[in-house]
Amino acid sequence: MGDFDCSKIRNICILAHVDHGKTTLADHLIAGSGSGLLHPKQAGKLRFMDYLDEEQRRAITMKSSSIALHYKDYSINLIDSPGHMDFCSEVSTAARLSDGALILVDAVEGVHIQTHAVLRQAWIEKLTPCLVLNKIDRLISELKLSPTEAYTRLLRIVHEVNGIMSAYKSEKYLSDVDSLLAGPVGEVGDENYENQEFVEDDEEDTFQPQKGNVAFVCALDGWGFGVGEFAEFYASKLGASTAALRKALWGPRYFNPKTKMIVGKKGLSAGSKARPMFVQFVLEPLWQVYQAALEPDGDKGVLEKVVKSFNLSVPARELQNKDLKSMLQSVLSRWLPLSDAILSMVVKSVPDPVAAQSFRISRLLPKREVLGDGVNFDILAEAERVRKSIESCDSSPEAPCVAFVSKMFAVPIKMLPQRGLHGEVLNNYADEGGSDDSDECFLAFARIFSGILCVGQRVFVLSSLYDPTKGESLQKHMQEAELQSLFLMMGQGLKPVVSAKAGNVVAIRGLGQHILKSATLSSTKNCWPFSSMVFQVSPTLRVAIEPRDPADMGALMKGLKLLNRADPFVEVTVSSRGEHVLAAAGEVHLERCIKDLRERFAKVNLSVSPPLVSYRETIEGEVSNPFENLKALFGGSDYIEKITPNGRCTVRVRVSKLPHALTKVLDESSDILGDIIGGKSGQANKSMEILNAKVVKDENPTETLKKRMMDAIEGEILHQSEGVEKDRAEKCRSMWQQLLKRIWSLGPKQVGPNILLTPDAKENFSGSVLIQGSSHVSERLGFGEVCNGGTANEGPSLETQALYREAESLESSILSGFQLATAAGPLCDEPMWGLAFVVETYISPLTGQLEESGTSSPPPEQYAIFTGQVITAVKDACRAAVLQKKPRIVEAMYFCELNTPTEYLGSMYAVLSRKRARILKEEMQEGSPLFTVHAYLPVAESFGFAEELRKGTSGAASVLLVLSHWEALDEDPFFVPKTEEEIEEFGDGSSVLPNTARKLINDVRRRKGLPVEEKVVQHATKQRTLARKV
Ligand SMILES: Nc1nc2c(ncn2[C@@H]2O[C@H](COP(=O)(O)OP(=O)(O)OP(=O)(O)O)[C@@H](O)[C@H]2O)c(=O)[nH]1
Ligand SMILES: [Mg+2]
Repeated sequence: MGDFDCSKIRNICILAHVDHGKTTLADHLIAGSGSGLLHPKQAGKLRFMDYLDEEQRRAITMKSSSIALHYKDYSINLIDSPGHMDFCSEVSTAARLSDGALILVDAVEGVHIQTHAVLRQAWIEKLTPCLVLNKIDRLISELKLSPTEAYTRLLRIVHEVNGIMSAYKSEKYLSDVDSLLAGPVGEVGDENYENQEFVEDDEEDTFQPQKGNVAFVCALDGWGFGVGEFAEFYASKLGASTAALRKALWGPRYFNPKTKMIVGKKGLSAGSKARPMFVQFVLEPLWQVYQAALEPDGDKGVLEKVVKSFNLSVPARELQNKDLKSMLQSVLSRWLPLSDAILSMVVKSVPDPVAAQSFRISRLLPKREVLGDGVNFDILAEAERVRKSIESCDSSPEAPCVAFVSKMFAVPIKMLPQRGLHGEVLNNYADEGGSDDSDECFLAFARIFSGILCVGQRVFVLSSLYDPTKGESLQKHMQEAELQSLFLMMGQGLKPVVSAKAGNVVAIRGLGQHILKSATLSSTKNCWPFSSMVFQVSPTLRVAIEPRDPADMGALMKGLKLLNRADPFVEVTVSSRGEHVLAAAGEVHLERCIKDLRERFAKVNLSVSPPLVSYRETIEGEVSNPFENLKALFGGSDYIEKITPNGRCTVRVRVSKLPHALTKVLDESSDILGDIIGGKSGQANKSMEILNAKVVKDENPTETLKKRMMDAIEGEILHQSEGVEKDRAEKCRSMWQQLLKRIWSLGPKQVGPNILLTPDAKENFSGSVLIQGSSHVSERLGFGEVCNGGTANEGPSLETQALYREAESLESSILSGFQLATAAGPLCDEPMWGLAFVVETYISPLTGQLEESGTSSPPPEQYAIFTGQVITAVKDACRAAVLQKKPRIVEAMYFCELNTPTEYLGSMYAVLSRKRARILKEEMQEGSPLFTVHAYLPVAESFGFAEELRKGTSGAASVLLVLSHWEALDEDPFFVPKTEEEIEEFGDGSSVLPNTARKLINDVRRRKGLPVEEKVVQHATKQRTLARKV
């Protein structure tokens, strides 16, 4: 393998929505490469890359896997990825190792939610994408479209995909769900679609058939083409140049048979029946072949004509085949061989590793400028040299070796090749899984970015927190390891090699104990780690796991450790109550994890708890009057007051709800906020927060974030000031300007969606001092700061000065109180969400004996007690303030996309309503019997949802869930009828409908062992005695 010239290597992945045909396409590419791994007859049926039992059983791909193929004199590493949302982390790991992506779209189903997600992933990782429109056969034989209708549909899909790409290019901050709900960019009705002149090729468009990066294929039958293939064929026939034809075979170009000229729409004579050239020269012949072959009265002569004019060598036996479909398949796969169409597109459109790495480098290894004293410039210069060598994909023996491991995967030891290249015996290593009795071996899925990796070589394993300028102090982020074996991956098979050069994708053995999920490998210590991968979702489905038999605890813990290593996405933690908690991306993922744990890693019987769903707590949003809502923060009597037990501190807390959009921005930006504020960020594997070193990235994240926050607020003001006098909106705006300058902290964990504002109190208690705080976060975010008056030197007397000093020292206690309160709200100890707090803390001078004794500050042990009291008072006051302001529970919502045949619509809606889902959109898919329904579904109700749906619709409906957003439940958890009307309606409360909010809260409280107020017997009078007298 090492002898391949870099310019002859291509690394690509196949990305698409679930079931759009990735694995089927991979089959044909494998069969077409002539490696003998797969017979062309089996291609599309075997699903070679789905080698796990569970994958074959469910017929979906669950992990990304790679295969090395040959095409002409090129070496192509192909990575097949899963399309199911639960495994989208595997898409990230595949994209990181590739330079190009084949984006598949089912021509019948069109763009779906995961299509958005994979386009985004390709964009983030700076991959060069190619579009593959799959299942063209379904347009002909299933939807029975005419060639012109099919063309309109294809045009529309290409346009839609280009619209999504251009939104990413212009850096719109839409989540995948938002962009899907926003609909295709510039959507127009189908009927007039083809008449639009704007579909005239736009130079900006990413995907353009005439440029050769779009292919039209049928993966099932193994045929496909780009317009280039047809351009070449027609060039001689029509007497035009291939280049001119290639341009003309897409878009509104027509052929005038009289003048033999290619003309635009305007060049057509009125009333002309001309079809676009793509329809006339590409689709119509294809349709004819299909009709000739499959329709009973079809003209079989057409097939012979095709065989003749294209000089195809189809054995007569196959042409006589009674099975019309396979006869058609043998003609088409010879006429338009799929693997040629795709692989020639890949070779032409996807850059080789040298070209790709030169522009992917800014994503892989963002430039860092280290400012600070005592930095060793030799180290920096060396790190820069390493970066340069990655940028140029230097594969010379002198170049430093750098590779990136995007995931670890487990292979049963018996599956490993027993002998090396020269017949030497392999596998004489002790197992690296941690203990000797394990029969799993861990391999690293890696790409070499510079230099040559050899078996037996020692490398440094750098975690994403490693900083070469920190020298020995960061030893824990760096380890040394020996590469025991290198393999080329052939799907499930592994081919041992002695060495591999930059630009290749390989599996490495020997790193099992050194890498948990991902890492950078380097031959020198002076190398920055690669940037972390972006995962589209986080593991949200959490369950507690314990062994059936307590004696198996040890085996379970070992199993969990192995699982955590083998699955790039699963999270294993121990809760505060000592449970082992497993977090997975969704039900299918969880099911596989449990199965793996039970059968492979732990091999014990397990009991799995119902899902532990997370909630948030907030207050009722006073949307009707945002002005009053804001005003509450500036003063008034609407506050909760608490006094510390020693009587020295009075804490007043005001709370108010933040605009929804602002909460969302804060929630989504916790990583970047962590970087900016310098606090701890939510994720442990962040590479950016390196203290004292200023990390300069391509864009300015602070400015971007600031702008997003301002936009969110402005949007809210505009939205709410409709129909309100202008000066109201103006007042709101100026209030916000002041508030943004007063951000003291965010919570919980310093980066959450709740804001602590510095107090702005005018009044003063006699002799007491207000603890001011500092608008530290505002400053960092660039909102400026307000000067909050004089502090320490204002008071004339020594005592007052001491008091000011004490006030300052208590600031951190207020922050802690705020952090604790926002981490656990009053309803059920779940984090708070979208709230702004103002905490006014007044500290009064010491009185009594201390003063008499002459000291102005309390002794240290008392001081510690005092800070504790302040923390508790602030925390309690914050929680009480929330309780007083109509608290609401906030649920996580899934966006769900359902596809179902019309006859099952009724039962699908029944399931949806039982599960408290909210329908957003329902749409008939034109030309097919399928309905697409979009809805929001509470995460709490999602468990068993797919199963129930499957039962309700006899398996005909399919569903995909994506975590979408947090949503407050309108219902008051403490509702009891109070007003006359309410009492009239609900009576004394016995006929109140079940309170969902209350039920959710009680469930969580019960799980957490918190007291639950509940009547065990609701209506004693209604109880039945089951005993009957006879
Ligand atoms: N009619 C038709 N069916 C196809 C075509 N390509 C794939 N299919 C079918 O679509 C289904 C899904 O194919 P897969 O290749 O497993 O899809 P996938 O994208 O790998 O799915 P995941 O890996 O689970 O995301 C299978 O039943 C295929 O037979 C095609 O060109 N035409
Ligand atoms: Mg697949």
